[in-house]
Amino acid sequence: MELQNLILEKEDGIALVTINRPKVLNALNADLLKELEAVVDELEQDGEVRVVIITGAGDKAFVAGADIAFMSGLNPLEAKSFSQLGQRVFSKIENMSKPVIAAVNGFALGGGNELAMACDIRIASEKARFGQPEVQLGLIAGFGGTQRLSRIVNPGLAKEILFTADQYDAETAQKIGLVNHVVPAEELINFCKGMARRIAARGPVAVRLSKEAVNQGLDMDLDKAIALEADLFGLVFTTADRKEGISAFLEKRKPAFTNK
Ligand code: DAK
Repeated sequence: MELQNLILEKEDGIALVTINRPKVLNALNADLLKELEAVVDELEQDGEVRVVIITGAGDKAFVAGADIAFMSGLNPLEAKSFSQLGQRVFSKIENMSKPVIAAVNGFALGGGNELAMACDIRIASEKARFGQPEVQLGLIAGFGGTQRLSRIVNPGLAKEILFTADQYDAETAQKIGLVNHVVPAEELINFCKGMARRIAARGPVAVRLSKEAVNQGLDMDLDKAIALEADLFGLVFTTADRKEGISAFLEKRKPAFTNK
């Protein structure tokens, strides 16, 4: 698929996906979401890619939300399928077998914040601004925002963010746990690439199973989640990478993982 709305770059096991509609602050329409779905599917299958970073083109926005002009022309059934498309793509990102880092370089509003929340790790530039402004448009969040926000920050804060449509700066977003780190704008991508490289150097199967344990465990009670961890711990003992990691430690050398 020829990409019109995204830029995909791959280097040393790290894929950088740039949402590329800067004239409308990278707003999400159906074409863009379909491209994003195709790229996510491709990266999932790409054995060379260990970590994915998602960012926005330009210096102003990560993603300023769903494309309001595009949504204004939708009838209720089209709105439902647009919502389902976004939810499907964001769930694919959340469930990818490799870690996904959101490099939030500017506005992350509505669908933009929802996209960032579907990623595993959020890193913000000092210029980033977060919010769920849907109620200002007479809408509710439609790409999983009501659910993911209340799982990431506490439910009271999630409700405040959803009810007020207020915007929050990067420092506040970090304080409430929405982002992990805040870095100067010009350092954002390198910071994310540095983290991606550290993750890419670890045992890929172990990283994958760690993600699975956290994601699946969040929907279980603690006893079941702990049992899941034990199962995955047993599973990781079947891998060549587990042997390699432990041998490398004992032999005082760097491990050479094979993703097997
Ligand atoms: N959609 C379309 N165009 C947008 C946009 C958006 N979300 N955000 C910005 N733009 C466009 C602006 O219209 C403007 O275009 P021109 O006028 O130059 O043609 C250009 O980007 C630059 O924006 P501004 O001139 O407004 O730039 P400022 O710096 O003055 O303001 C801003 C930046 C981010 C504060 C402002 O643009 C803004 O408030 N944007 C809208 C933010 C927003 O409300 N986002 C949430 C969208 S709602 C659902 C599915 C999905 C959703 C809900 C339901 N179902 C189907 C049920 C999700 C909803 C949303 O995400």
